[in-house]
Parts: sequence; structure tokens; C-alpha cells
Amino acid sequence: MITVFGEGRGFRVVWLLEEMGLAYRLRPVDLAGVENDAEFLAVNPAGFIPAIQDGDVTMVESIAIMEYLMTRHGPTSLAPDPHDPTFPTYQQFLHLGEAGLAMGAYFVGGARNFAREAERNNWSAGQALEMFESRLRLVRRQLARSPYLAGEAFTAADISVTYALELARRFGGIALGEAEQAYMARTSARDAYERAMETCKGRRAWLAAAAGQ
Ligand SMILES: N[C@@H](CCC(=O)N[C@@H](CS)C(=O)NCC(=O)O)C(=O)O
Repeated sequence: MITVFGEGRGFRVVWLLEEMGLAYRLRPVDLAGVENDAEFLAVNPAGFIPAIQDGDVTMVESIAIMEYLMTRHGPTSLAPDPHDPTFPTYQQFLHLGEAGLAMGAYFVGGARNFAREAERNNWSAGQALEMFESRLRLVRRQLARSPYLAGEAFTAADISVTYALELARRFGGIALGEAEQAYMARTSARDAYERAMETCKGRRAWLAAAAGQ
């Protein structure tokens, strides 16, 4: 049985597990009190989420975890064959979702929600926003070409990027265009997304609160 530690970007992992129909359990992690969570710190001494345990495998980094699960427990249509023409674009957006989009949105949201007034618009916050918005141009161009990021079929790249866009919208307060919003409506209408939302109660509550603001 695979154990997923923590929601946050762990939502990507739970969504992927639901898409693949694999058995798992979610072990919640409260980041606010993580220093007292000895069991979790034994899994990830760096104290961030998500992490997974799968037998004797322990891993962190949501995109690496997704790649591991698809490779070890696949094959799955969520990852195109490496020789398929869609593979390079798939691989690019799978990683851009975290390295280019979620990371930028995370620090924009952090600055806007948690920083002191005087620090909200500092250099780093500005850079993070610029980073997110420039990378978003790649998503926009791709969505003008195809309904999903790797082409006609939904893949793990869409899980990666959908998570990042939701983070940008709800946490970062970043306005998204019509094409991105229509795309998110498409990806989040999937049954596996719904089931993942059922599991991730913290995320459900957070999205409901953010929508009511
Ligand atoms: N690149 C990592 C980012 C992990 C990350 O920053 N997670 C956040 C929550 S979604 C976290 O644990 N933040 C607290 C911390 O970094 O100490 C991934 O994709 O898993």
C-alpha cells in the first residue's frame, strides 16, 4: 500500500493515483506543527510535503514521485511512450508545472498572504510573479494548439500544470485568462479529480474558503 504524506502538492500525487487506480492512503501532515511530527520527520527530515512511502521506497518531490509511480506501477496512458511525438512536449510541461509555474505562484502567494506590508512587493516577490507570468505564455500558446498540454490526450503534465494554475489563482491571487480557465474546467471535471478532492479534505476546505473570499 502506498502512503502519501501531506496534501498541498501531494494533491498531484493523489490525483495521479486515482487516475491509475492504485491503492493508497493519505497521511495528513500539519505543516504548522511539523517540528512535533516525529513520524513524518523520520520520513522527510526537511519537513516539506509531499512525501511517499511505497514498500521500502521513500521519496519527495511531487513531479519525481509522479514519474516514479508511472514507471514502477505503469504502463499508463498518463505518460506517452518516449518515442511518441508528444513525449518531449509532455515532459516539458510536466516539469514546467512545478519548476516554472508552481514555484513562482507559491512565492507570490506567500508574499501576498504572509509577508509584512513593507515586504509584499519586494524584489523577490516581483521576480516570482514575472517568472510565473512569463512561463504562463508557454501554456497559453500550447492551449491555442490543443485541448491538453501534450496534445489531444490528458496526461500527467495536465495534473502538474492544473495544480499550479489553481495555486496561482487561489493562493497567489493571479488572474487567469479564459483559455486557462476553460482548460482547468476540463481537467478538473474528471472523475479521478473528484475522487482525489474527496480524499484531500484540507484542500477541499481551503478551496471552499478561497472561493468564498
Ligand atoms: N518542489 C517541491 C515543493 C514542495 C513544497 O514546497 N511543498 C510545500 C507545500 S505544497 C511545503 O511543504 N512548504 C513548507 C516548506 O517548504 O517547508 C514539490 O514539488 O514537491
